[in-house]
Amino acid sequence: MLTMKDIIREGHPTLTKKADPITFPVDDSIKDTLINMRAFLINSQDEKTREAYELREGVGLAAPQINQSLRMLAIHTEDEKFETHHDYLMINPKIIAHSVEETYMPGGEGCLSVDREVEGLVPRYKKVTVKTHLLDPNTKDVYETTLKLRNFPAIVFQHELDHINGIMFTSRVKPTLEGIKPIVFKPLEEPSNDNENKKEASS
Ligand code: K3U
Ligand code: NI
Repeated sequence: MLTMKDIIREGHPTLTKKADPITFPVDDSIKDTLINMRAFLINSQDEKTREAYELREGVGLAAPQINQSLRMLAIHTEDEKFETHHDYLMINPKIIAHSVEETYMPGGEGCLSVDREVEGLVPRYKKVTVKTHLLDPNTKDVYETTLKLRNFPAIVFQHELDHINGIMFTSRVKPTLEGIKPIVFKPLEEPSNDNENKKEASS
């Protein structure tokens, strides 16, 4: 199981090196590493497992962050409206088209390889078209596909793609961004408390 001990931190040379393409047919050990990266994200998003293993919550992870200088990454997240699940194990991904329009995370970005709050905003394309091989974690099949990502999943993808190109988000940070609209997250619904509502109605 991957834990925070496996994640290298800023200052490590692997994080600023352009990673190597994965050769085909994809080795079983490479497939297992990608599947373990996905498991890390799933574990980090489960409150009990996160606390038990002292993980930081993450929605994306790139192989260089576990000191493997290879062009592969995992994404496991909902979109900003909590409507669509995005669960990808990408091998040799490439942006083949992107919007002119940009967007950004309103509170700035974070990174599992950066143990500090970084002030500032990172401009990202609002929409990207990605050509990639995907690994199916259940069958271990690898197939080529083209994905269209927008808003939050597109930002996560661009942050992870930067990792495999040896670019840290800290080098992209701007103090302010003019003329660009941030991602709007749908507020999480408060858990309804029917008993309380009943009490209020009867008093
Ligand atoms: O942004 C994060 C998040 C966690 C839970 C829910 C919603 C958001 C955590 S930071 C994160 O997941 C990084 C992971 C990294 F560093 F390993 F690449 C990816 C990322 C997500 C979104 C914006 C910027 C970076
Ligand atoms: Ni990161």
